[in-house]
Amino acid sequence: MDPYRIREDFPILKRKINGNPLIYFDNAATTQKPRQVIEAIRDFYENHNGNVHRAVHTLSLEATELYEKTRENIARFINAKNSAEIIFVRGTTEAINLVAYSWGMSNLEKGDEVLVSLMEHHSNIVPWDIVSKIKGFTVKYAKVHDDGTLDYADFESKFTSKTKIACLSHVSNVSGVVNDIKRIAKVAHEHGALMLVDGAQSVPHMKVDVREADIDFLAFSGHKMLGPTGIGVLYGKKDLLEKMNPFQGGGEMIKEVAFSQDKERCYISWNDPPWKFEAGTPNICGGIALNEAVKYLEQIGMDEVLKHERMLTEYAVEKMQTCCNKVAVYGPSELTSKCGIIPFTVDGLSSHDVALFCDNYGIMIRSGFHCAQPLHQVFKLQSSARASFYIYNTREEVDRFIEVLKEIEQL
Ligand code: C6P
Repeated sequence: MDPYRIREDFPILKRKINGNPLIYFDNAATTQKPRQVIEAIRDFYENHNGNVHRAVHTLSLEATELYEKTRENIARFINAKNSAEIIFVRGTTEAINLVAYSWGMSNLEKGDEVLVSLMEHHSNIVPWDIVSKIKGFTVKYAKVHDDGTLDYADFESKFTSKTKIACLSHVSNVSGVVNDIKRIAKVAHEHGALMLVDGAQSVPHMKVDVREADIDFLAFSGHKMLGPTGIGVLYGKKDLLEKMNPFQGGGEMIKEVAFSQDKERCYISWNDPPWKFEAGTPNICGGIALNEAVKYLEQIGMDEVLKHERMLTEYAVEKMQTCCNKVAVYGPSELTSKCGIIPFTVDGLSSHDVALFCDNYGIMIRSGFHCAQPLHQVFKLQSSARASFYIYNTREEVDRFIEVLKEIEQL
């Protein structure tokens, strides 16, 4: 893949920030959008805007066809068996909340256990904590080694006959560590538990095959994979989705709402998945534009995406460690088990100072605790700076970043 060719498709990369060419290294937060995605949004509102599944007129039918085609393509993208297993949500956060409420409220009781890891984004901790306070089950936390890798022995030893679901991020948004979800899914199933994977940082960067890994739920966000904000996906195995109650009530998620003769009772039957979980008018345009994002990634090939990011990560980490004196890089030294995410600190400076200084030079990085405080506790840090790469980043940009880091060290 040629990042220089790819850059031509991203209008925003022509911008200058503070007089410098934009270097966008905050891709784990959200990615930039190619012309094809921007064009799909314009085309939808200029030519096809109508509500989905609700009318027989041409615009509604066109919108429905485009929207449902996205569902089919996404099913193929993650190798789901059936497009009914693809539920459109706002993003990873809503997808996990959907499972915690919809599945958790009717399947978890006092005495049951939910297993999560300490490297999770808050989105995969907080919903389970909230629902546990309502239902009385226990949430157990699996340990992470000092270098940010998962303690598999601890995770696996925490499964008991009471474990009902294991929840794990495929890739950490802080360290970029890639977890072996297939291995954990196997152990979960041996204990009769389900496996939920937070794919927010993996689906945009590598091939994720839900059937090969045999996972029960997968959550991911469109905006982290070239798509618009406000659209994401929950994948769930069909037999599970069929048994689950809806998450929200409203239009589209019902088959029938009927009153008894005396108008005293209301009878409601649910629609089939996926629509059972899509109450109200969805983000139609977002879904359709996400289809373009998926097509764009598929054209490059997910293996190429990962290879490019790993190349940049190895190049950047090596330079940060050899050319800088006050920079500390966190995460495992074994870079082949990582995605394109580099957490670091500069001795004597807060992460926000580092990020602001980079911004002066047109370099966008993230600072703070990245909604993953437990992992920062493992690293014994209040916060960290984070550079994260994607398909349009180049070695020259990394070189410029290193020059700026060296200037920061002089502060
Ligand atoms: N991480 C980051 O800068 P939403 O906001 O719903 O699209 O995604 C939430 C989420 C869940 N899991 C993981 C592993 C994530 O990385 C994120 C989002 C961003 O790291 C914003 S905090």
